[in-house]
Amino acid sequence: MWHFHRNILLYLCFYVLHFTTQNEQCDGDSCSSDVTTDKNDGGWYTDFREQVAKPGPCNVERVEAATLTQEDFIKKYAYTAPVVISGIKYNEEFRKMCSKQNMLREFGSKTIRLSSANTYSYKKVDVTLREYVENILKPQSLYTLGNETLYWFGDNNYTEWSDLFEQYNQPQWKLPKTEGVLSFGLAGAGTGVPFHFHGPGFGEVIYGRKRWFLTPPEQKPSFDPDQTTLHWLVNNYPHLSENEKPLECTIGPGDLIYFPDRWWHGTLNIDTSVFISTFLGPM
Ligand SMILES: *[C@@H]1O[C@H](CO)[C@@H](O)[C@H](O)[C@H]1NC(C)=O
Ligand SMILES: *[C@@H]1O[C@H](CO)[C@@H](O)[C@H](O)[C@H]1NC(C)=O
Ligand SMILES: O=C(O)CCC(=O)C(=O)O
Repeated sequence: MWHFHRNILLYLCFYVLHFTTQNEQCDGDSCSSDVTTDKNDGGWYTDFREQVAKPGPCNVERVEAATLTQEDFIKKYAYTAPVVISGIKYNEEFRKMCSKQNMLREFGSKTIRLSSANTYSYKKVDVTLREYVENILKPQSLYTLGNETLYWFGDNNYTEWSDLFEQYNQPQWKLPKTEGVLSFGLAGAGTGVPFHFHGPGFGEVIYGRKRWFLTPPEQKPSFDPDQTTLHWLVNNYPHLSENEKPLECTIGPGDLIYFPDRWWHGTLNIDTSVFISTFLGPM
């Protein structure tokens, strides 16, 4: 009898914890707790106890894909401000290919190149996708250094993975005189890439949720390049003054974020996430 009650009690505790976790850090209409992936995680399940970081508010401008014209994209965002474009509907086939079952079946024995998750990622390690998924892809621990965390993002072999890359439809909004180069990734809850900058580009979430932090080129955020984004979130973020705070948004499947040239950005995966960036470089 006690066991029965204890289990019910435990279940309730976890339910309440889950519920509050999901709803924290939402202020007003910029709440992002509605971005959940519980039902459509492609098999990349994340237990809520493994969600070491929470989603945050969204103060990046948000627009519906169907209402954003190319002209408005150029006028309002391309050279001046990040934007989150929601309701991307043309990558459903790609999403299916990125399910855990399909990825392991089609690509499990292929080699992927992992990078250390620090700002100037220099350490590279080659493993099979299966080895990565089964032994390395784990929730981030707060005390592991960024330079000692392995992250799969980019360094993709487009020849070996052509079936996958050919299926991805790049964002329909274009920046004149640039073309997109793809970087595909898969990473555990709480992992991310600390602040860095480069040319303009887009990041799309396929599965999971990803929290993005951004600051303009002239506002270099204060961070330790060897620490993880999670470490920064816990230790630095709470002490930032209003004008030091970065813009941020937690995005989920079907959301696409655009970052202009040289904007600082750092990322944090809330769940096990599959994602792809389109880097815009000179043609
Ligand atoms: C990671 O960086 C720390 C200093 O921030 C250093 O002590 C440590 O040796 C580095 N680890 C690796 C694997 O480079
Ligand atoms: C990509 O994979 C192919 C086929 O396995 C291989 O021949 C080629 O060297 C790889 N390219 C790179 C850049 O690693
Ligand atoms: O998606 C990520 O975690 C990293 C993305 C990123 O840093 C980029 O697209 O430049």
